[in-house]
Amino acid sequence: MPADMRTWIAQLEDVGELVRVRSPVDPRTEMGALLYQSREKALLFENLVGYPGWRSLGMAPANLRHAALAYGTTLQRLTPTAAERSQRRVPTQRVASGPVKEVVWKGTEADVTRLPVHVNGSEEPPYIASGLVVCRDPATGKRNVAFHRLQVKGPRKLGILMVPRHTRRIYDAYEAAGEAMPVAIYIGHHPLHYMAAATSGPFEMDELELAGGLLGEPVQVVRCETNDLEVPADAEIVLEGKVLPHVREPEGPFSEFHDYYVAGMGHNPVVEVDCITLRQDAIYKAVQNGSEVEGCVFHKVPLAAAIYNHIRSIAGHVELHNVVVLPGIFGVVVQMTPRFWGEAKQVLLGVVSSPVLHPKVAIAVDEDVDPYQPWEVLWAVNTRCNPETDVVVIPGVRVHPMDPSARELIPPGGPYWNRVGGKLLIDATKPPLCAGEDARKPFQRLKPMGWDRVRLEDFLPSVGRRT
Ligand SMILES: Cc1cc2nc3c(=O)[nH]c(=O)nc-3n(C[C@H](O)[C@H](O)[C@H](O)COP(=O)(O)O)c2cc1C
Ligand SMILES: [Mn+2]
Repeated sequence: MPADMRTWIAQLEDVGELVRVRSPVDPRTEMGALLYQSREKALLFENLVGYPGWRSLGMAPANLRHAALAYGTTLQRLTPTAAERSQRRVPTQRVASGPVKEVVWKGTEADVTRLPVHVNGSEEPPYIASGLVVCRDPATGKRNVAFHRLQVKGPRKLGILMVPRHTRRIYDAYEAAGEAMPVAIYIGHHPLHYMAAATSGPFEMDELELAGGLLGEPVQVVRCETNDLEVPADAEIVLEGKVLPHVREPEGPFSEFHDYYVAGMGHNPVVEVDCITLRQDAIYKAVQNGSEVEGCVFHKVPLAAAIYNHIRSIAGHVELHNVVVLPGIFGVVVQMTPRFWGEAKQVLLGVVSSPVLHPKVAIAVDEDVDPYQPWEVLWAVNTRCNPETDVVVIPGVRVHPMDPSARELIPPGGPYWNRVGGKLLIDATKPPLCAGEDARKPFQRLKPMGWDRVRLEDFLPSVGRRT
């Protein structure tokens, strides 16, 4: 059976990571808070107030542990695995039909307010936060898939935020020709589709072929009803429509990945919806946004994978073990074994100048520091970093346009939304291999007597924790 949202729900349930919520939950006033709090378990809502018969899945993945499950690996191997798989491509397979065509709503039936769209945060209108936008470059015919927040503005009208990347570039080309950009937006699929859509690669990269590469099987696609685009046959819901040229309307605010609203609000383009296709018993995919919730998981894995691939061959080879993205996602920890003086700084420069725009704070730690534990990273910063020599601030660099701490030189809405600020490198590694054992010895971590054989859980099962 091809991987889809149903196989993912079954996989989560099998390992006790999914909770079915049977009591009534209002997607507009209650679901956001429940999703935001559920950092350990995925939630399948089975009783949605105002939307009889509908179900909705959220916080799936709730964390990096769930993401590792989706990739079929462990937390420790997640970044290297995602980095390796992100190099693979599998061509899509066209099929005549599929579950997403079971129901077709056209004309006035094509009404997005019929979907149980949840409200993420207290200050905002309903947003479809789980829509993967498919479009095609008119010049090259190349397909693109990316996440874009979609504000529900009316039965057939959505606001869309396009940060200047591939979707925006394609839209600019259509708009310059005075034409609307056809789009197909799919909602609800296996999480590796979401990981593929959130991957920033070269313009030529077809994210549906990447999704196939991540999954290890071709994505089966069907043609849309009202345009020539193709969408995954096993999606839960597809919205077909177009982004209108030369139309800008107020859009936002929306809960963003760093727990702020300061993000892209202003005059943004508009999607007109022409048709909705869906499964008979479609499950709506809710993606809660904010810091350290589902939206962040979809950011963190592709970000870490892209940085891992970018820095592993700096100066030929780096003894690279892991890359982990910190809360707020502007910070990145690199776990490595430096061989040369200055090598960690050289690698950190690569972290803040890579295919992804987010990294602002880059920290290097050694192999004996667990990059998944922020207190371990802070321990290394506190004890292995001499700020006189090991901290560098690079001023005047282009940073992520949603970074509220940086200067906004050009506002959102047009093609050049731009913020500029500093980048911070922190080398929290001990002296490198070339410095010799005498230089490294003072930084050797102590181990308590009996550490390798005496376990707390054997003495006090209720207190001990298996590590
Ligand atoms: C949860 C989530 C929400 C996102 N929302 C938006 C958005 O509203 N607008 C946007 O331009 N990018 C958004 N992104 C980022 C893009 O999807 C991502 O950078 C992608 O790689 C862009 O693809 P492209 O370069 O092919 O256009 C979001 C990413 C995630 C994980
Ligand atoms: Mn792309």
